[in-house]
Amino acid sequence: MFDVETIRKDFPILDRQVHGRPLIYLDNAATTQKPHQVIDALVHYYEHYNANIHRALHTLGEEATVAYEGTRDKVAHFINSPHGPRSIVFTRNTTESLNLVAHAWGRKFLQPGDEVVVSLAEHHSNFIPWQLVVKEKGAKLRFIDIDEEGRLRQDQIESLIGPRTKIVALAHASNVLGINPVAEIAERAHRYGALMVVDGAQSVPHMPVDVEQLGCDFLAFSGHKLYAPNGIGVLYGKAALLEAMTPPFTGGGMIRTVDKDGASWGGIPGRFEAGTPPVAEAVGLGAAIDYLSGLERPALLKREAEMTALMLEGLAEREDVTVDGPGPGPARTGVVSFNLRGVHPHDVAEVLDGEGVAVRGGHHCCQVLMQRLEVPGVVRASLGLYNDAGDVERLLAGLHRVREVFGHGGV
Ligand code: C6P
Repeated sequence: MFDVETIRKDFPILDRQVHGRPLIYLDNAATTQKPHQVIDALVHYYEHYNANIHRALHTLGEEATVAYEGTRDKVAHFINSPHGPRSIVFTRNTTESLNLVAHAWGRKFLQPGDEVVVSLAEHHSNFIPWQLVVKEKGAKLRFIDIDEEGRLRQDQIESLIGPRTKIVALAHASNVLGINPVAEIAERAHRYGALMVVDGAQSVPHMPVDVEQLGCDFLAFSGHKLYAPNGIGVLYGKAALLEAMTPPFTGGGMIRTVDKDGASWGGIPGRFEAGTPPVAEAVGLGAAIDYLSGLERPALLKREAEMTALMLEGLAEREDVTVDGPGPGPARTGVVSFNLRGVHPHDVAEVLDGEGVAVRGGHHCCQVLMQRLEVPGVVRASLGLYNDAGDVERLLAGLHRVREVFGHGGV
Protein backbone atom coordinates (compact mmCIF):
# COMPACT_ATOMS: atom_id res chain seq x y z
CA MET A 1 0.00 0.00 0.00
CA PHE A 2 1.20 3.48 -0.83
CA ASP A 3 1.21 5.53 2.36
CA VAL A 4 1.65 9.21 1.67
CA GLU A 5 2.13 10.07 5.35
CA THR A 6 5.19 7.81 5.52
CA ILE A 7 6.50 9.29 2.29
CA ARG A 8 6.07 12.84 3.57
CA LYS A 9 8.26 12.04 6.57
CA ASP A 10 11.11 11.31 4.17
CA PHE A 11 11.13 14.94 2.97
CA PRO A 12 12.45 17.23 5.72
CA ILE A 13 11.59 20.43 3.85
CA LEU A 14 7.87 19.65 4.09
CA ASP A 15 8.08 20.50 7.81
CA ARG A 16 8.88 24.12 7.17
CA GLN A 17 6.55 27.08 7.37
CA VAL A 18 6.24 29.80 4.76
CA HIS A 19 4.72 33.13 5.87
CA GLY A 20 3.59 31.41 9.05
CA ARG A 21 1.76 28.59 7.23
CA PRO A 22 2.80 25.01 6.58
CA LEU A 23 4.47 24.76 3.19
CA ILE A 24 2.36 23.29 0.40
CA TYR A 25 4.80 22.56 -2.38
CA LEU A 26 3.11 22.40 -5.78
CA ASP A 27 6.02 23.41 -8.01
CA ASN A 28 7.36 19.95 -8.70
CA ALA A 29 7.57 20.46 -12.46
CA ALA A 30 10.18 23.15 -11.77
CA THR A 31 12.11 21.02 -9.31
CA THR A 32 11.29 18.37 -6.74
CA GLN A 33 12.18 18.27 -3.06
CA LYS A 34 14.71 15.71 -1.84
CA PRO A 35 14.14 12.82 0.52
CA HIS A 36 16.58 12.40 3.40
CA GLN A 37 17.83 9.23 1.68
CA VAL A 38 19.25 11.45 -1.09
CA ILE A 39 20.51 14.13 1.29
CA ASP A 40 22.16 11.46 3.46
CA ALA A 41 23.86 9.92 0.42
CA LEU A 42 25.41 13.31 -0.41
CA VAL A 43 26.59 13.85 3.16
CA HIS A 44 27.97 10.31 3.29
CA TYR A 45 29.84 10.87 0.03
CA TYR A 46 31.48 14.09 1.25
CA GLU A 47 32.24 12.67 4.69
CA HIS A 48 33.67 9.35 3.51
CA TYR A 49 34.80 9.04 -0.11
CA ASN A 50 34.96 12.42 -1.85
CA ALA A 51 37.53 12.09 -4.65
CA ASN A 52 38.00 12.63 -8.35
CA ILE A 53 37.03 9.67 -10.50
CA HIS A 54 38.79 7.64 -13.22
CA ARG A 55 42.06 9.34 -12.23
CA ALA A 56 43.07 8.48 -8.71
CA LEU A 57 44.58 5.12 -7.89
CA HIS A 58 43.84 5.53 -4.20
CA THR A 59 40.97 3.97 -2.27
CA LEU A 60 38.79 7.06 -2.18
CA GLY A 61 39.14 7.53 -5.93
CA GLU A 62 38.23 3.91 -6.48
CA GLU A 63 35.16 4.13 -4.24
CA ALA A 64 33.96 7.35 -5.88
CA THR A 65 34.44 5.81 -9.34
CA VAL A 66 32.45 2.73 -8.37
CA ALA A 67 29.60 4.90 -7.04
CA TYR A 68 29.57 7.17 -10.12
CA GLU A 69 29.57 4.26 -12.54
CA GLY A 70 27.08 2.45 -10.31
CA THR A 71 24.60 5.25 -10.91
CA ARG A 72 25.14 4.90 -14.64
CA ASP A 73 24.14 1.23 -14.32
CA LYS A 74 21.07 2.19 -12.28
CA VAL A 75 19.98 4.77 -14.85
CA ALA A 76 20.45 2.26 -17.67
CA HIS A 77 18.26 -0.20 -15.82
CA PHE A 78 15.71 2.48 -14.83
CA ILE A 79 14.99 3.45 -18.46
CA ASN A 80 15.72 -0.02 -19.89
CA SER A 81 18.66 1.04 -22.07
CA PRO A 82 19.21 -1.74 -24.64
CA HIS A 83 22.90 -0.85 -24.79
CA GLY A 84 23.30 -0.73 -21.03
CA PRO A 85 25.40 1.99 -19.35
CA ARG A 86 27.39 2.75 -22.55
CA SER A 87 24.37 4.71 -23.73
CA ILE A 88 24.06 6.85 -20.62
CA VAL A 89 25.88 10.19 -20.75
CA PHE A 90 25.89 12.33 -17.62
CA THR A 91 25.25 16.00 -18.25
CA ARG A 92 24.18 18.90 -16.01
CA ASN A 93 20.48 18.76 -16.92
CA THR A 94 17.93 18.23 -19.70
CA THR A 95 18.98 21.50 -21.32
CA GLU A 96 22.58 20.38 -21.66
CA SER A 97 21.50 16.94 -22.90
CA LEU A 98 19.35 18.42 -25.68
CA ASN A 99 22.06 20.92 -26.63
CA LEU A 100 24.51 18.05 -26.83
CA VAL A 101 22.36 16.27 -29.43
CA ALA A 102 21.77 19.46 -31.41
CA HIS A 103 25.44 20.40 -31.44
CA ALA A 104 27.15 17.04 -31.70
CA TRP A 105 24.65 15.25 -33.99
CA GLY A 106 22.77 18.12 -35.63
CA ARG A 107 25.79 20.16 -36.59
CA LYS A 108 27.59 17.17 -38.00
CA PHE A 109 24.80 15.49 -39.94
CA LEU A 110 22.12 18.05 -40.87
CA GLN A 111 22.28 19.25 -44.48
CA PRO A 112 20.69 22.21 -46.29
CA GLY A 113 17.04 21.42 -47.01
CA ASP A 114 16.69 18.95 -44.13
CA GLU A 115 13.88 19.48 -41.67
CA VAL A 116 13.67 19.30 -37.90
CA VAL A 117 10.14 18.89 -36.52
CA VAL A 118 9.26 20.23 -33.07
CA SER A 119 5.94 21.35 -31.58
CA LEU A 120 4.67 24.77 -30.59
CA ALA A 121 4.53 23.53 -27.00
CA GLU A 122 8.24 22.76 -26.57
CA HIS A 123 10.23 24.09 -23.66
CA HIS A 124 12.90 26.54 -24.85
CA SER A 125 15.50 23.83 -24.18
CA ASN A 126 14.02 21.68 -26.92
CA PHE A 127 13.51 24.57 -29.23
CA ILE A 128 16.34 27.12 -29.24
CA PRO A 129 19.16 24.57 -29.83
CA TRP A 130 17.30 23.39 -32.94
CA GLN A 131 16.51 26.92 -34.03
CA LEU A 132 20.23 27.75 -33.94
CA VAL A 133 21.45 24.60 -35.63
CA VAL A 134 18.95 24.73 -38.52
CA LYS A 135 19.93 28.34 -39.21
CA GLU A 136 23.59 27.40 -39.29
CA LYS A 137 23.05 24.39 -41.55
CA GLY A 138 20.47 25.86 -43.97
CA ALA A 139 17.89 23.38 -42.69
CA LYS A 140 14.32 24.19 -41.65
CA LEU A 141 12.32 24.03 -38.42
CA ARG A 142 8.70 22.82 -38.74
CA PHE A 143 6.12 23.15 -35.97
CA ILE A 144 3.34 20.80 -35.00
CA ASP A 145 0.44 22.88 -33.70
CA ILE A 146 -1.85 21.91 -30.81
CA ASP A 147 -5.63 21.46 -30.83
CA GLU A 148 -8.17 23.02 -28.47
CA GLU A 149 -7.32 20.47 -25.75
CA GLY A 150 -3.61 21.13 -26.03
CA ARG A 151 -2.88 17.84 -27.82
CA LEU A 152 -0.51 17.68 -30.78
CA ARG A 153 -2.55 17.86 -33.98
CA GLN A 154 -2.63 14.43 -35.56
CA ASP A 155 -3.10 15.82 -39.08
CA GLN A 156 0.09 17.84 -38.68
CA ILE A 157 2.04 14.93 -37.23
CA GLU A 158 1.22 13.20 -40.50
CA SER A 159 1.72 16.13 -42.84
CA LEU A 160 4.94 17.49 -41.32
CA ILE A 161 6.92 14.29 -40.70
CA GLY A 162 8.02 13.08 -44.12
CA PRO A 163 10.95 12.38 -46.40
CA ARG A 164 12.75 15.65 -45.59
CA THR A 165 12.56 15.11 -41.84
CA LYS A 166 15.89 14.30 -40.19
CA ILE A 167 14.94 14.88 -36.55
CA VAL A 168 11.68 14.91 -34.62
CA ALA A 169 12.23 16.48 -31.19
CA LEU A 170 9.29 16.43 -28.79
CA ALA A 171 8.53 16.47 -25.10
CA HIS A 172 7.16 13.16 -23.84
CA ALA A 173 5.14 15.20 -21.33
CA SER A 174 4.76 18.95 -21.59
CA ASN A 175 5.58 21.16 -18.61
CA VAL A 176 2.34 23.05 -19.31
CA LEU A 177 -0.08 20.70 -21.11
CA GLY A 178 -0.22 16.90 -21.30
CA ILE A 179 1.43 13.71 -22.54
CA ASN A 180 2.37 13.29 -26.20
CA PRO A 181 2.09 9.98 -28.12
CA VAL A 182 5.83 9.80 -28.75
CA ALA A 183 5.96 6.03 -29.39
CA GLU A 184 3.58 6.39 -32.36
CA ILE A 185 5.41 9.48 -33.56
CA ALA A 186 8.76 7.67 -33.29
CA GLU A 187 7.41 4.96 -35.58
CA ARG A 188 6.46 7.52 -38.16
CA ALA A 189 9.81 9.30 -37.84
CA HIS A 190 11.70 6.04 -38.33
CA ARG A 191 9.63 5.18 -41.40
CA TYR A 192 11.29 8.21 -43.00
CA GLY A 193 14.73 7.52 -41.56
CA ALA A 194 14.48 10.42 -39.08
CA LEU A 195 15.70 10.34 -35.48
CA MET A 196 13.34 10.67 -32.53
CA VAL A 197 14.66 12.91 -29.76
CA VAL A 198 12.53 12.80 -26.62
CA ASP A 199 12.58 15.44 -23.91
CA GLY A 200 11.77 13.34 -20.87
CA ALA A 201 12.17 16.13 -18.27
CA GLN A 202 8.54 15.88 -17.19
CA SER A 203 7.85 12.22 -17.92
CA VAL A 204 10.74 10.28 -16.38
CA PRO A 205 9.91 11.54 -12.85
CA HIS A 206 6.23 10.63 -13.15
CA MET A 207 5.84 7.42 -15.12
CA PRO A 208 7.89 4.37 -16.05
CA VAL A 209 9.81 5.37 -19.18
CA ASP A 210 11.24 2.55 -21.27
CA VAL A 211 13.38 3.75 -24.17
CA GLU A 212 12.78 0.53 -26.10
CA GLN A 213 9.01 0.87 -25.81
CA LEU A 214 9.20 4.55 -26.72
CA GLY A 215 11.37 3.70 -29.69
CA CYS A 216 13.41 6.85 -29.16
CA ASP A 217 16.94 7.47 -30.37
CA PHE A 218 17.75 9.99 -27.66
CA LEU A 219 16.12 10.70 -24.30
CA ALA A 220 17.02 13.69 -22.11
CA PHE A 221 16.10 14.26 -18.48
CA SER A 222 17.18 16.06 -15.30
CA GLY A 223 18.02 14.59 -11.91
CA HIS A 224 16.59 17.53 -9.97
CA LYS A 225 13.06 16.82 -11.20
CA LEU A 226 13.49 13.19 -10.12
CA TYR A 227 14.08 13.88 -6.39
CA ALA A 228 17.85 13.95 -7.03
CA PRO A 229 20.27 16.90 -6.61
CA ASN A 230 20.73 19.78 -9.02
CA GLY A 231 23.59 19.64 -11.47
CA ILE A 232 23.15 16.13 -12.86
CA GLY A 233 21.22 15.21 -15.98
CA VAL A 234 21.12 12.34 -18.41
CA LEU A 235 21.34 11.89 -22.13
CA TYR A 236 20.46 8.40 -23.31
CA GLY A 237 21.49 7.79 -26.92
CA LYS A 238 21.63 4.70 -29.09
CA ALA A 239 25.24 3.55 -28.98
CA ALA A 240 25.85 3.85 -32.74
CA LEU A 241 24.59 7.43 -32.73
CA LEU A 242 26.76 8.41 -29.77
CA GLU A 243 29.74 6.75 -31.45
CA ALA A 244 29.21 8.92 -34.54
CA MET A 245 29.06 12.20 -32.62
CA THR A 246 32.04 14.51 -32.18
CA PRO A 247 32.38 15.73 -28.58
CA PRO A 248 31.70 19.48 -28.35
CA PHE A 249 33.80 19.80 -25.18
CA THR A 250 37.33 18.53 -24.88
CA GLY A 251 39.87 18.30 -22.10
CA GLY A 252 40.56 15.97 -19.22
CA GLY A 253 38.90 12.62 -18.83
CA MET A 254 37.60 12.18 -22.38
CA ILE A 255 40.73 11.45 -24.44
CA ARG A 256 42.54 8.32 -25.56
CA THR A 257 45.86 9.89 -26.60
CA VAL A 258 47.18 13.42 -26.91
CA ASP A 259 50.33 14.74 -28.56
CA LYS A 260 51.49 18.11 -29.83
CA ASP A 261 49.62 17.68 -33.11
CA GLY A 262 46.30 16.36 -31.99
CA ALA A 263 44.21 14.13 -29.79
CA SER A 264 41.96 11.10 -30.10
CA TRP A 265 38.81 10.49 -28.09
CA GLY A 266 38.05 7.83 -25.60
CA GLY A 267 34.98 5.64 -25.97
CA ILE A 268 31.38 6.47 -25.20
CA PRO A 269 29.90 7.67 -22.90
CA GLY A 270 32.97 9.22 -21.18
CA ARG A 271 33.87 11.00 -24.43
CA PHE A 272 31.06 13.45 -23.68
CA GLU A 273 32.00 14.01 -20.04
CA ALA A 274 35.04 16.28 -20.29
CA GLY A 275 36.46 17.58 -17.02
CA THR A 276 35.70 16.58 -13.45
CA PRO A 277 32.10 15.38 -13.44
CA PRO A 278 29.43 16.00 -10.78
CA VAL A 279 30.33 12.96 -8.70
CA ALA A 280 28.32 13.79 -5.55
CA GLU A 281 25.32 14.66 -7.70
CA ALA A 282 25.58 11.32 -9.49
CA VAL A 283 25.71 9.58 -6.11
CA GLY A 284 22.54 11.50 -5.19
CA LEU A 285 20.88 10.48 -8.45
CA GLY A 286 21.66 6.85 -7.68
CA ALA A 287 20.07 7.26 -4.24
CA ALA A 288 16.98 8.89 -5.79
CA ILE A 289 16.58 6.00 -8.24
CA ASP A 290 16.93 3.52 -5.37
CA TYR A 291 14.32 5.50 -3.43
CA LEU A 292 11.83 5.52 -6.32
CA SER A 293 12.50 1.89 -7.13
CA GLY A 294 11.60 1.02 -3.53
CA LEU A 295 8.13 2.53 -3.95
CA GLU A 296 5.25 0.91 -5.76
CA ARG A 297 5.29 3.00 -8.89
CA PRO A 298 1.88 1.84 -10.22
CA ALA A 299 0.27 2.88 -6.90
CA LEU A 300 2.15 6.15 -7.05
CA LEU A 301 0.92 6.85 -10.56
CA LYS A 302 -2.64 6.01 -9.58
CA ARG A 303 -2.48 8.44 -6.67
CA GLU A 304 -1.02 11.17 -8.79
CA ALA A 305 -3.86 10.69 -11.30
CA GLU A 306 -6.39 10.91 -8.45
CA MET A 307 -4.83 14.10 -7.10
CA THR A 308 -4.76 15.57 -10.62
CA ALA A 309 -8.44 14.74 -11.10
CA LEU A 310 -9.23 16.36 -7.75
CA MET A 311 -7.42 19.50 -8.76
CA LEU A 312 -9.13 19.61 -12.16
CA GLU A 313 -12.56 19.06 -10.57
CA GLY A 314 -11.97 21.83 -8.03
CA LEU A 315 -10.86 24.24 -10.74
CA ALA A 316 -13.80 23.28 -12.99
CA GLU A 317 -16.18 24.39 -10.22
CA ARG A 318 -14.97 27.96 -10.64
CA GLU A 319 -16.48 29.86 -13.52
CA ASP A 320 -13.54 32.30 -13.50
CA VAL A 321 -10.85 29.69 -14.17
CA THR A 322 -9.65 28.49 -17.57
CA VAL A 323 -7.62 25.27 -17.55
CA ASP A 324 -5.18 24.40 -20.35
CA GLY A 325 -4.42 20.94 -21.63
CA PRO A 326 -6.42 17.71 -21.86
CA GLY A 327 -9.18 16.76 -19.40
CA PRO A 328 -8.57 14.17 -16.65
CA GLY A 329 -7.28 10.88 -18.01
CA PRO A 330 -4.25 9.17 -19.48
CA ALA A 331 -3.05 12.21 -21.45
CA ARG A 332 -2.38 14.10 -18.19
CA THR A 333 0.51 14.16 -15.76
CA GLY A 334 0.27 15.97 -12.43
CA VAL A 335 0.85 19.29 -14.18
CA VAL A 336 -2.19 21.59 -14.17
CA SER A 337 -1.94 24.99 -15.85
CA PHE A 338 -4.69 27.56 -15.57
CA ASN A 339 -5.61 31.22 -15.51
CA LEU A 340 -7.83 33.10 -13.10
CA ARG A 341 -9.80 35.62 -15.12
CA GLY A 342 -8.55 39.16 -14.76
CA VAL A 343 -5.53 38.35 -12.56
CA HIS A 344 -2.00 38.06 -13.89
CA PRO A 345 -0.40 34.63 -13.20
CA HIS A 346 2.43 36.32 -11.28
CA ASP A 347 -0.12 37.95 -8.95
CA VAL A 348 -1.90 34.64 -8.42
CA ALA A 349 1.40 32.96 -7.55
CA GLU A 350 2.35 35.77 -5.17
CA VAL A 351 -0.91 35.68 -3.21
CA LEU A 352 -0.74 31.88 -3.05
CA ASP A 353 2.80 32.15 -1.69
CA GLY A 354 1.41 34.34 1.07
CA GLU A 355 -0.83 31.38 1.93
CA GLY A 356 2.18 29.04 2.00
CA VAL A 357 1.29 27.49 -1.37
CA ALA A 358 4.19 27.33 -3.85
CA VAL A 359 3.10 27.29 -7.51
CA ARG A 360 4.74 28.79 -10.57
CA GLY A 361 3.27 31.63 -12.60
CA GLY A 362 4.68 32.84 -15.91
CA HIS A 363 5.61 31.59 -19.35
CA HIS A 364 7.34 28.45 -18.04
CA CYS A 365 10.11 28.76 -20.66
CA CYS A 366 7.46 28.17 -23.33
CA GLN A 367 7.03 31.59 -24.90
CA VAL A 368 6.03 30.15 -28.27
CA LEU A 369 3.25 28.19 -26.57
CA MET A 370 2.09 31.29 -24.65
CA GLN A 371 1.94 33.18 -27.96
CA ARG A 372 -0.15 30.34 -29.38
CA LEU A 373 -2.48 30.35 -26.35
CA GLU A 374 -2.60 34.16 -26.52
CA VAL A 375 -1.87 34.58 -22.81
CA PRO A 376 1.03 36.33 -21.05
CA GLY A 377 1.51 33.23 -18.93
CA VAL A 378 -0.28 30.61 -16.87
CA VAL A 379 -0.40 29.57 -13.24
CA ARG A 380 0.90 26.04 -12.84
CA ALA A 381 0.37 23.66 -9.96
CA SER A 382 2.40 20.49 -10.36
CA LEU A 383 2.33 17.40 -8.17
CA GLY A 384 5.04 15.32 -6.61
CA LEU A 385 4.79 12.00 -4.85
CA TYR A 386 4.30 13.68 -1.44
CA ASN A 387 1.26 15.80 -2.33
CA ASP A 388 -2.09 14.84 -0.89
CA ALA A 389 -5.73 15.90 -1.02
CA GLY A 390 -5.09 18.46 1.73
CA ASP A 391 -2.56 20.21 -0.52
CA VAL A 392 -5.12 20.43 -3.31
CA GLU A 393 -7.67 21.90 -0.87
CA ARG A 394 -5.17 24.52 0.26
CA LEU A 395 -4.54 25.47 -3.38
CA LEU A 396 -8.25 25.83 -4.09
CA ALA A 397 -8.82 27.80 -0.89
CA GLY A 398 -5.87 30.01 -1.85
CA LEU A 399 -7.64 30.93 -5.09
CA HIS A 400 -10.57 32.30 -3.06
CA ARG A 401 -8.03 34.44 -1.26
CA VAL A 402 -6.65 35.68 -4.60
CA ARG A 403 -10.18 36.72 -5.56
CA GLU A 404 -10.60 38.53 -2.24
CA VAL A 405 -7.37 40.44 -2.83
CA PHE A 406 -8.02 41.34 -6.46
CA GLY A 407 -11.83 41.45 -6.42
CA HIS A 408 -13.79 41.08 -9.61
CA GLY A 409 -12.74 44.42 -11.06
CA GLY A 410 -11.57 44.25 -14.63
CA VAL A 411 -12.88 40.70 -14.99
N1 C6P B 1 11.18 23.04 -16.82
C1 C6P B 1 9.66 24.25 -15.40
O1 C6P B 1 9.38 24.91 -14.40
P1 C6P B 1 16.46 21.80 -16.96
O2 C6P B 1 16.21 23.22 -16.56
O3 C6P B 1 17.56 21.69 -17.95
O4 C6P B 1 16.57 20.87 -15.82
O5 C6P B 1 15.12 21.32 -17.71
C2 C6P B 1 14.70 21.96 -18.87
C3 C6P B 1 13.37 21.48 -19.29
C4 C6P B 1 13.25 20.82 -20.51
N2 C6P B 1 12.07 20.33 -20.91
C5 C6P B 1 10.96 20.43 -20.16
C6 C6P B 1 9.69 19.83 -20.66
C7 C6P B 1 11.02 21.07 -18.92
O6 C6P B 1 9.93 21.17 -18.19
C8 C6P B 1 12.24 21.63 -18.49
C9 C6P B 1 12.35 22.39 -17.19
C10 C6P B 1 11.07 23.75 -15.57
O7 C6P B 1 8.82 23.98 -16.26
C11 C6P B 1 12.05 24.88 -15.45
S1 C6P B 1 11.86 26.08 -16.73
